[in-house]
Amino acid sequence: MTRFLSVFGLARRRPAVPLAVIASVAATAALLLGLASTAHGQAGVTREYFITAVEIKGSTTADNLGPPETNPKDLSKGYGFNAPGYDSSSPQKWEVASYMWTPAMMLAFRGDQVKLTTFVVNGDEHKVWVEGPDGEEALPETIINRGREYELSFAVPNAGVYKLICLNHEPTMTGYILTLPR
Ligand SMILES: [Cu+2]
Repeated sequence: MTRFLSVFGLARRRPAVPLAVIASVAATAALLLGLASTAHGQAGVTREYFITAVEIKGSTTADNLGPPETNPKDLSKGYGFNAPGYDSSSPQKWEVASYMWTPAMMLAFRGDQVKLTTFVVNGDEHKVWVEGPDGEEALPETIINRGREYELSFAVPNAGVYKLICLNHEPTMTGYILTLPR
């Protein structure tokens, strides 16, 4: 150990105890993350996430706050906007909405198979695909409909960010699978 550390010039400057503590903390963290069995070059595993397609909405009245100068629909196909007047019972009311995945951030390791068990709560239809770190297609276009559960399964052979993209609501309805090297 000392010989190994001396290569880096650490043996004289760094006491052994703190290094042991650091190693212990790192090992504990690896166990907590469930990575211990995959951290030594073993084959990938299937990582399953349960995700849901949702639309959140918010509203106020022009008495409280005027509507935005830029129509949110011009910013993303995933945004919704109903201007004052859309609700005849409350002429000052205006409303915004946004489609999203929850959760939208997931973790995998290179060589894994990712399985997204996907349920659609909002939106009758979403046309989705998965784009790899270099723009490659990891999952071909797939239509998913409200009220159904789907298994979106794909390999992640490269380190980087894989994106679960909804073509109906891009660019904001995007999920991210951060894929780390082992
Ligand atoms: Cu969508």
